[in-house]
Amino acid sequence: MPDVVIRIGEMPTSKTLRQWLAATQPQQWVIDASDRSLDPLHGNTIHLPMAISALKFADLPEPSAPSFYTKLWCETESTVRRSIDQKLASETNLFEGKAAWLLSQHLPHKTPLFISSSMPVRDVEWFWKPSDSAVQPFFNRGTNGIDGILSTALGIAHCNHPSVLLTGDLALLHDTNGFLSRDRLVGSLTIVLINNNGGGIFSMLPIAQFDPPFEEFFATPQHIDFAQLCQTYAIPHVPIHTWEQFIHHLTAQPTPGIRVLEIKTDRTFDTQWRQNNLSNFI
Ligand SMILES: Cc1ncc(C[n+]2csc(CCOP(=O)(O)OP(=O)(O)O)c2C)c(N)n1
Repeated sequence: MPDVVIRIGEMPTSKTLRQWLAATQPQQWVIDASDRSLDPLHGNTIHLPMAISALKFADLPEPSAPSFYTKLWCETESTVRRSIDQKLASETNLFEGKAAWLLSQHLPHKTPLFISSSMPVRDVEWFWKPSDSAVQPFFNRGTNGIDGILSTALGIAHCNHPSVLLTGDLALLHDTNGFLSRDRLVGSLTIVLINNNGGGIFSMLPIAQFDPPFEEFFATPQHIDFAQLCQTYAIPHVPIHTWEQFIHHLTAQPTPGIRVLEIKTDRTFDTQWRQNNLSNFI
């Protein structure tokens, strides 16, 4: 448990972090040049209204060795990383989180990657393997709309390195009009479509036990044939059946334009996977 938390700028959106801060109630120092109130939790917070660059650290004593806490943090990080890697390496099923894990290891250097809201951004937070790939991530946290995802990704890809969008099926459907810009795109966009036929995120909520009405009004499956949808816009569509095939398509140099790599997944299996494994990695 922390005695003091030093935060630079706004509160991150992580619910887990907020719950932890609310439960532990540490003294918080918030360093931010603005005069806004940056403690939405109304905790024990002292605001230092200055830029981080204006802080002078010269007088701080040099730490002689990593503290117990730092060591524990680093060891825990390594343990969790190892467990995640082992578990995902041996996962042959099309578990959604493995797509995020593989993207982190197989995207070409400096690939711009737009990550959609809902489970894609969470899977990237949980499973992305740190490396020197210099992948440029873009995503929205705090304003978590699933609207405009395709158009935003096209904007990122335009006149840029070959780019990638990681998205769920509902988010992609929300913005199919974005496909109308296909002929204006200068560059290439690979859409990694995680198709679990609905909003997988809602299976994580307690309401998921109550079906009906869960499927119809929360998961909202749309039963769309994405191969046909892509055909409408003359966009190449590749159904992905194995992880080897996925890696092959990620590493091959894409032709200009848009292409869709569709991974069909199972919402129920994926929710159970996360529930069974996420708290056991430590
Ligand atoms: C514009 C907008 N409408 C509705 C929502 C509520 N919402 C959040 S996540 C989600 C489901 C997204 O489904 P999908 O893109 O398939 O991703 P998955 O949950 O399966 O990962 C919805 C409808 C939203 N965030 N933004």
